Amino acid sequence: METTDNRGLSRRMLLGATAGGAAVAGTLGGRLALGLGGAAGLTAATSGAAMAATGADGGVAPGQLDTYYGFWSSGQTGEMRILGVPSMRELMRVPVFNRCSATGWGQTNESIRIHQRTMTDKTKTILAANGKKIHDNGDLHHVHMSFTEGKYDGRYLFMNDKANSRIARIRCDVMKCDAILELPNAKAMHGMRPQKWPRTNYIFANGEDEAPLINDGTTMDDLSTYVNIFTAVDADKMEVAWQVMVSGNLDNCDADYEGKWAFSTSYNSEMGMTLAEMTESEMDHVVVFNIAEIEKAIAEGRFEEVNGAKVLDGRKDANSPFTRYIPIANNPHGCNMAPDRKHLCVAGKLSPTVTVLDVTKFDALFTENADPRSAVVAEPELGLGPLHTAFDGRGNAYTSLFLDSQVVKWNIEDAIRAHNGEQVEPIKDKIDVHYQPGHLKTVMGETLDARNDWLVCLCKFSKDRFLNVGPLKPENDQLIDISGDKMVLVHDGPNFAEPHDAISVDPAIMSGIKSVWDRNDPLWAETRKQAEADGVNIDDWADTVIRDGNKVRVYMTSVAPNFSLESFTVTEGDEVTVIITNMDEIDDLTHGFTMGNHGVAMEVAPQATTSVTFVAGAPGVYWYYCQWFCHALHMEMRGRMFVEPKAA
Ligand code: K7E
Ligand code: CUA
Ligand code: CA
Repeated sequence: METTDNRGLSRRMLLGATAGGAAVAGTLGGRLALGLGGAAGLTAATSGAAMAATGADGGVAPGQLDTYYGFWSSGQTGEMRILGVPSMRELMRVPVFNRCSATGWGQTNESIRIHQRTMTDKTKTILAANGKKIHDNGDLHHVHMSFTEGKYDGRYLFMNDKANSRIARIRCDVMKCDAILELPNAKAMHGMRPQKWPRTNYIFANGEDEAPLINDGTTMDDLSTYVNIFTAVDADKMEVAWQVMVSGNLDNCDADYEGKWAFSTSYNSEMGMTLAEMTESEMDHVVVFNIAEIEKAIAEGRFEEVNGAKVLDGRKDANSPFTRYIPIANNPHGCNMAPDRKHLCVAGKLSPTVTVLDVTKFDALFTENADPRSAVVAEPELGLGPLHTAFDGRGNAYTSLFLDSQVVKWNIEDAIRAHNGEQVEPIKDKIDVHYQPGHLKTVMGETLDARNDWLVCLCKFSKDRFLNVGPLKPENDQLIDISGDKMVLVHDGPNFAEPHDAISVDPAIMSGIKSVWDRNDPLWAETRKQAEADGVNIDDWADTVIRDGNKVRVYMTSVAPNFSLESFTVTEGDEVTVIITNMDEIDDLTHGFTMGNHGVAMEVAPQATTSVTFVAGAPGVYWYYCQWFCHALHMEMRGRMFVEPKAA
């Protein structure tokens, strides 16, 4: 293919010429700024983590690549973000539950099909009243990667939407969402984790809000009909595998390294509807789910089918073989399995403790007259408001203290020894963070590959840390060097609403990531079928307009800096579908399509096919243009839509 792009070439040359020099300058600059001696500077420059202590950029100079990928949630923004660690530079945003103006996500036919594939009839009714086709908001709390044998495998990222009770999946090869599943029965998907062993067959998802199981308006305030639901999603098919009814609500969950258990925290064992009721009891609980018993019951048909899902009864008074309830001090939150394969850490939130459970003792919980607290092996008092725990590969845990605005580093084995009466202090270090931290994550710390270099701490408040931008402030993602005995804060990262959680991943795991689409990608298979039916070859130069009643399909090709059609003609009120294939094969050569005054815009990346449907407006001339900067003649990459008046 002929290269018409000159921007890519010059940028590559620029990068090649400056990368080496910038790296040297960055290291020197960092060393000078801190006034370090020559010897100290040299040591710092040779060690990745230690080097960061010499600069707020995590030691990554312009033109250098980061050591790790960071995958960030974005809370109520609804997208996933990719950051570089340790630079904390934002590299990309991947729209999922949101509507994205830049990419057309939530507007292109390809993305609407993904949104609508699993929408329940009930949701469609709600949407019809709004006149909308999709939910275009979401509350994305947790991002996790698929596992094979306890380690990230680079296939998929999974995420939850608390707002609309959904789970979504992103393909790691192209970093686009390829499935969204709205869960029946369950309400407000909050905690979400992939199965770690033997591989991610299931995504475990917690319903946070209680509601009547048959939620059709026949019962409203009769709390005896309320249940909460734990869901296992088939991660390959993105369909509900099974659901378990539980007592109390569900907050956060995780899974073990043997494939035997999943577990969830509950802050509302009281089944209270008001704050006073939800904090009434002294103890709430962790629910332990017995995967083998659940699978057996499903295989034997011992389930009730509700709204298309196979539902089991795992409520407390059902004394079921599927669940056990471990009492935990009131209103626990975080639920984190340590990479030692053995210890589950449950953060106390209202209690200053983290409860350490030995998952190898869970079998005993299912025997008769078992002490429900028999798996508790430690309960260190760490500080006020413990929310989540992260792990390094050396047996240490790092817990965020929301109320104290601190991170506390402690040692799991020492906490167990102290619990057994030995005179040993489990707490190793504390560091102030700014302010009110929620999740915190080490690199690959939720896998058997936990690293010992960086800790990312996501603070909910930034208060005085940045220039005042008005009453709405950014959050603050902080980077902490954990390579030494003492934690060292090296970076403040303002961030927009509201990254709850993040994971960091070694680029070696991400080797399947592409720069250019495959022409035959399944994402536009439906669009391709339509083109075939229309007799248009979208793999070749396409400049065809098909009229089908009041439906018009406009096939175009883009090659910088041209659309294959400089104009096309439709009639007022026509339903127009524009289908564009980007024939450019060059890395980074994305085009776009914006139709003026029609609320229409989309991305068309190299070798991709994207389509969008809209209703042609009032008669007149409308310009369309390419809205992703692609060429020196990018501004000239445009054309006209002639909208003719309807015949009288
Ligand atoms: Cu603690 Cu939704 Cu993970 Cu936020 S949850 S912090
Ligand atoms: Cu094509 Cu800008
Ligand atoms: Ca409670």
